[in-house]
Amino acid sequence: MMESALTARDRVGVQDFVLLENYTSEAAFIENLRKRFKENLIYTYIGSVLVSVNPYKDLEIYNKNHMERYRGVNFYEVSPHIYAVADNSYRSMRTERKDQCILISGESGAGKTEASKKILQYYAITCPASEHVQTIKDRLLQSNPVLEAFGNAKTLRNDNSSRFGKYMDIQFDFKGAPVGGHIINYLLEKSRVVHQNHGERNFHIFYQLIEGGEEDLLRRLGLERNPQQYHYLVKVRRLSCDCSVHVCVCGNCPKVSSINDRSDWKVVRKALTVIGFNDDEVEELLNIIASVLHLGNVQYGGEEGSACITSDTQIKYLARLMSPLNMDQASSARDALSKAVYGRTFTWLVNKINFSLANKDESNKNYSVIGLLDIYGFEVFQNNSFEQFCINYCNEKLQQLFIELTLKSEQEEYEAEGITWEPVQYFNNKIICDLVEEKFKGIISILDEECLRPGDASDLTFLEKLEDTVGGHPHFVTHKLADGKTRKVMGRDEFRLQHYAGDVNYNVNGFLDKNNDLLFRNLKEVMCMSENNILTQCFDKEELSDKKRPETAATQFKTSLAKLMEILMSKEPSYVRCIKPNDSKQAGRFDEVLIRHQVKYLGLMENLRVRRAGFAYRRRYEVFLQRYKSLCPETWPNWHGKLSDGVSTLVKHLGYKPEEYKMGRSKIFIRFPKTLFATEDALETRKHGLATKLQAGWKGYS
Ligand code: AOV
Ligand code: MG
Repeated sequence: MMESALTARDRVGVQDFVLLENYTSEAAFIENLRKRFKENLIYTYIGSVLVSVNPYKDLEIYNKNHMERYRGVNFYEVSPHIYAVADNSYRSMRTERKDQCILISGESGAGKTEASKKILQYYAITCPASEHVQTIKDRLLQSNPVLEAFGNAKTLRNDNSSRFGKYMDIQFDFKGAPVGGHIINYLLEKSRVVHQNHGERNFHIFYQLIEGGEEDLLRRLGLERNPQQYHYLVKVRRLSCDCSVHVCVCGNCPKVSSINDRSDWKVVRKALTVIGFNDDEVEELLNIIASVLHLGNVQYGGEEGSACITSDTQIKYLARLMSPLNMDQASSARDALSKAVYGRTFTWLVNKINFSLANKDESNKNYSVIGLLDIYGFEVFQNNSFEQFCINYCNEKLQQLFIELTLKSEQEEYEAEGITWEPVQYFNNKIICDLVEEKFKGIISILDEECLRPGDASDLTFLEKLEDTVGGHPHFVTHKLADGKTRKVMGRDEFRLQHYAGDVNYNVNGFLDKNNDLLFRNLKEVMCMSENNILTQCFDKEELSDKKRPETAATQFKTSLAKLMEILMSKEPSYVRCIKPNDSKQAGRFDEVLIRHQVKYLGLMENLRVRRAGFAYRRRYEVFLQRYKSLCPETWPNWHGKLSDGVSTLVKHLGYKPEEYKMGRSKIFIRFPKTLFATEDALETRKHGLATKLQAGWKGYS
């Protein structure tokens, strides 16, 4: 018996890193991950944090039977799973009446979006439902394919990469049934609409429509069933110098083996109906998508550098608007319009989904929520621009929250409560967050300043300002060396940030324009006059009379992230830390170097050390006493003395051993989960006993 248990452990490793004998060794940590990965055991805990390694293949662990296995079961009784995290949050929400959030992090392609979908499916299938609730469940589920169609795209890192950040609240009524939802979206990478790097694609919806759209629909939209026809999908674009040498082929990747645009189209089309779009609305929405493609095909020709539109399309009005511009200006005005139209339509879509998910039952506003955060993961490409800067900044913020809530607060709490404690050293990435977001001297402030400065401000003067202001920062690097020499490996138009997850070189070209995100006023006017109902909602006439300069893209993003952090801080968090096993999207390949790097920057070793030395559970004395006082005759029905004495009496009665817990200033700290589970079981038994007694009594009475 002993031997076979040992062999099993040898083969599949331990399901919680806390159980590793050599828990301070990184090699042992990686070895445990590897053993489990080989056996398709992709999930492992560090205490209550779930570590997940992307298997890059479908595993038979997500069916209904599996869901049932995790319902109402304590963490340690079953093998680690994303469902256990989902269920644990759900139960905490119900028993403690506290809002929860599940934070999913990891680099691009690590499996965040898949994890968040699995959690949502778990709730949709296992939570109680009535007819009305079923509609909400369906809508919650169907919001995913729609948002992914419009907000995800193939990148070099991930064939289904989220190009927007998403925070979704699922609202539950007092019976624990999902009754509504709300989504907040963060900064869509709309530059993708007009340009993609080689080997990448535009947003899925364009290809889905062209590949899957019915014949008469395409005819009405004036589209051909061939992505090669559309410059925004497969294009050969002349760069501004306009010589035949500098031609760049963008995107050029309409077909991807892992993606079936035609069948995805069917799913999206159905989902739109479930969400509550009628046929007219769908047509209006697709009209916008088609118009963007047409707009991309508008070409300019003409004499003496002035632009006139040579292609014969329905958007002739553009000729009048754009002819005073030179060729470059006209192209960028066109692209700015495409980006604005697509970006605003996306926001409109999120609002429409929110309307459909809104809890319509007026009498029932008293709900609890579980929030799901699925953002774009940290990413590094050959060429990184403003978008990567924002995405990676967002990841810094999330890592910072993780540190604040786990490593830092945990240690501070022990100190505050007077619990003896061996501090654990960790890298705090706050210094990088500050470098980006600090008032006046952070990178975003400097960028905004250059955007507002009249005169000769340019991407390069922005870089110079950066060098002057943050040049000495330990996480900021440019080609300039302190002794006046130049660093050869870096371009003169780049700056490097040493992020928590690795170094990234950002090319400053386009930073000012992207941050300003301006659209010609007359183009806005045309949009306001559109007959398309969606566009008139997206381009409000009031905006035209608003003299105030809109906030820059980076500042809006910074503000929205600050709000997000507040939302997350107000809830009880659970964490899923996703790891990408290799860079080639291959099943079964465990690239140790890559994985070790992620284990390091995610702070998993520190996490484990804090966890191992610490206590699994802590409860304020009054909460603990209130919940369990019925288990001890001396504390039931009320304890009149000091709270800590009440808790001491209670746990002694329950048979807690001295090494199992410690008494802090305001809280009891319980070292092992099993201790609390036993107490919970006792409570269940008591309740059950009472219920049986009551029932028997009632029967006897009748
Ligand atoms: P991401 O959300 O973390 O990247 P995804 O969740 O989109 O990554 O995962 C990338 C791909 O990995 C998916 O399309 C699946 O093919 C595969 N995958 C991930 N998780 C699983 C799983 N549990 N089982 C099977 N396959 C999986 V990004 O949005 O790019 O940051 O920005
Ligand atoms: Mg994603």
